[in-house]
Amino acid sequence: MITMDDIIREGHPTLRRVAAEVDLPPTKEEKEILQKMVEYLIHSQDEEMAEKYGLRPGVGLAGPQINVSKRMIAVRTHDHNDELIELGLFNPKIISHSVETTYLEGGEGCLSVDRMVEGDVPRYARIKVKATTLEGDEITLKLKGFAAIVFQHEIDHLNGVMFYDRIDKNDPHKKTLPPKEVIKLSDNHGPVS
Ligand code: LHY
Ligand code: NI
Repeated sequence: MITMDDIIREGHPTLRRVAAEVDLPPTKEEKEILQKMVEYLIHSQDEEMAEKYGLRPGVGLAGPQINVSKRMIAVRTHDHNDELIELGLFNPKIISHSVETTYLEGGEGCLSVDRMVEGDVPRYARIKVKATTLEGDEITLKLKGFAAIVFQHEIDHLNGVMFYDRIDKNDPHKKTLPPKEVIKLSDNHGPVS
């Protein structure tokens, strides 16, 4: 099983690389890794397991965080209808987003960052994500609220972007995204298709 010992921390170069697209169908090994990432989230959200193995509770995990530079993310959280979203996804891609932005009250954290970082992280309020599931289905998700923030945080990891990159240095509580041209690089949704 994946534990905190497997999770690399800020300063590790893999967190700054653009992860590679996964060739579909994924290999057995890629599927096993992604399944284990989902399991990490399940375990970490189980108080007993978390305590026993020293797991920091998480709702999302990206491949690069376990030093696998491939476009894979795991998410386990509830959507705006309180439905459980528990997914392992290959090649997730934001195919559209709202103009409206949002941010998580109190800021974001990261399993790869062992410190508090003060500031608001502007995110799109609503996104549509296309991806391939662990089961091999191509799906499109319409997300808003907390779930939308989590997906954007995880997809950022695939592009070598850390949440604090999006905090305005001169105005940490600025709640809007910079103009499109300025964020073009870090906001890329993966290789152009
Ligand atoms: N996991 C964070 C976690 O605590 C994800 C997250 C995202 C938290 C947004 C809060 C806001 O589950 C990760 O750092 N995954 O990359
Ligand atoms: Ni993170």
